[in-house]
Amino acid sequence: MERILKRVTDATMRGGAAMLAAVAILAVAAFDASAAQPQPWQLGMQEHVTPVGHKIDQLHDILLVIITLISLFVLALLVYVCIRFKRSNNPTPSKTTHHTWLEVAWTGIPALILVFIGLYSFPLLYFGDKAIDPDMTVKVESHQWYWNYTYPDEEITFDSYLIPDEDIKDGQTRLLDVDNRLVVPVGAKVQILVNTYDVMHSFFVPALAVQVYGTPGRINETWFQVDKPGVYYGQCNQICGIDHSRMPIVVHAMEQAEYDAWLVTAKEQFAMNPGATKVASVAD
Ligand SMILES: [Cu+2]
Repeated sequence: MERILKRVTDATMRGGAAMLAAVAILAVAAFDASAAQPQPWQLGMQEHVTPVGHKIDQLHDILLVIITLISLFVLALLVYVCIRFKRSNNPTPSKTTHHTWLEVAWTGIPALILVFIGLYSFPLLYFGDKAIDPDMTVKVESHQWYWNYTYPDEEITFDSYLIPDEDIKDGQTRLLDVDNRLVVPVGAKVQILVNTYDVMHSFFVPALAVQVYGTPGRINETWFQVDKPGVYYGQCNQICGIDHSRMPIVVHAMEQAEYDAWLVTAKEQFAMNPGATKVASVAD
């Protein structure tokens, strides 16, 4: 008996150690998620780095508590009903078909729960909807199958293509890295205007808590204000044709000075319609 007990205790200890190791691996994975791309065995969301993202985290935490309580309550009811009203415990079933107050309660209480959730979710919807007093604007145009980014105030525009597998260098991520990244300064409120050149696409960057459809004939708006320098990966997440999986989004948030330096080279490299500028200067 003692030997069996010891074996069981040993097995439990081993199980516990394995569990701890698993938790440690998951914790490391969660920490790595600040690299802002999906991680193997990742649980939960990527770390958010924008005001909208932080509010989404809060809403998520509230919802997690609510759904856990509801699930436990329903489970408890089911277990109670299964035991209390099984045939041996309840040979003559009640013929009750209506119970006014019970029906008022099971309609009213869930409605109140939804109103409570709405107190958090509706303001969040409006908060993420439009940039109030943005510091800069980027027009995002989706194409089959690449992105075009335009900074109207800086008069630059450029395409952003996936780096093919054969050209991937060390430190780049296959199927996620692009030739030209969308560069923004940390702390700036960036208004994003999304439209499409052809079919529907979707501008989706999880760490920035941004997902907007590019819809033909419409300009959709969103915004973000990145609070941490880094490289944030996203993908088109509206099925848009054969190369849907080959139009990733890379947002590089850098400090203002670094961004200003980038802007200088970008203006040389990506000037909007440079011919027109030259003609204008000749006319002066
Ligand atoms: Cu697409």
